[in-house]
Amino acid sequence: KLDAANVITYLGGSNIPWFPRKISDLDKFNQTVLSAGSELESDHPGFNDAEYRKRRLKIAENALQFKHGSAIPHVEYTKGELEAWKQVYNKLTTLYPTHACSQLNYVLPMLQQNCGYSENQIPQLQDIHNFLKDTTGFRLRPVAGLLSSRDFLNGLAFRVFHSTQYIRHESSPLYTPEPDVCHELLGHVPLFADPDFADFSQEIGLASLAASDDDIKRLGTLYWFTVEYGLCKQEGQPKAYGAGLLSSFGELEYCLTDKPEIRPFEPEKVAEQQYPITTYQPVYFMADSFDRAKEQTKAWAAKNMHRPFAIRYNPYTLSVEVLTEA
Ligand code: HBI
Ligand code: FE
Repeated sequence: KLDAANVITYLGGSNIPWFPRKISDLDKFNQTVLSAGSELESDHPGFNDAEYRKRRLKIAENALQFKHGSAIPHVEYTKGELEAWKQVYNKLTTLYPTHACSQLNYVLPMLQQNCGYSENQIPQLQDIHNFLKDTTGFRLRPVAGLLSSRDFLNGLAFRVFHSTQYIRHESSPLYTPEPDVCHELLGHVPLFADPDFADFSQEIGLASLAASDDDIKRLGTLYWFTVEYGLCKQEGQPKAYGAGLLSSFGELEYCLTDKPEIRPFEPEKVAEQQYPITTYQPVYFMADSFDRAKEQTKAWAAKNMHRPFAIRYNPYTLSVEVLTEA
């Protein structure tokens, strides 16, 4: 198995990790995916369901074959899958008006009109891809399962979001141990339609290119406390914008109670914060706005990321230019 993260290239005389230079380089991640849905853990709700495993493998094929520029295959979801979606969709959308940030509430009706968001169908990745491309230039790529932090963050540098296309097991619609379409399409997608959030996400991505393993860990932590579990101040009050919150009925409710601690978003502190992955978060960080979070992150990355050259994204060619020092 090719592990892109371990392929060393020599640039400017120093050893630096391989990184994608043009958007089609992301095709290489098809081979580096950490799990493609065939190897479920024994505590996964679908572990003993042979049909479910078969289904997962079939949907994973779409991602394994995908090349930049090709159409994302349409998935005909089954009755059971649609039933799971409906339960999640209906539960979460009751909480959004009071608990989610204004950006989500602004975008959701557009997703309903343009991308087939409704309790009765699971939206298709291609329709969402078209919509995001027109709003912020974000793109979707289907992915078979978890990517390494490095590969996943590197995708964001190109405004590419790797999205799974399968759904959680129907036996426990309000629980999933891994990302699925409920998490991606309800949690992540609405925010990628916001221009400031899109810029912020790409900034994390750009910082991850050619980063050391230690720096990837810090960026992964920053990603965790923002894109996954971030709160944002709106009219003086905390609201949820992180996808892990927006896709979990229980934690979305919990995060705005007085149980967790809410601290101001400061990248230098956030990047070092420890966190649990199997329980609700004891600590959240609240950003003033996505625009300010982007500026803070940019400044923090400029000071703390150790890369022997500067990088500039060229939006005309969808590629990264390496600026060598004079
Ligand atoms: N892989 N497919 C996929 N989806 C994610 O949301 C994801 C990932 N790999 C790592 C990751 N998220 C983050 O937790 C950070 O490590 C970047
Ligand atoms: Fe996520």
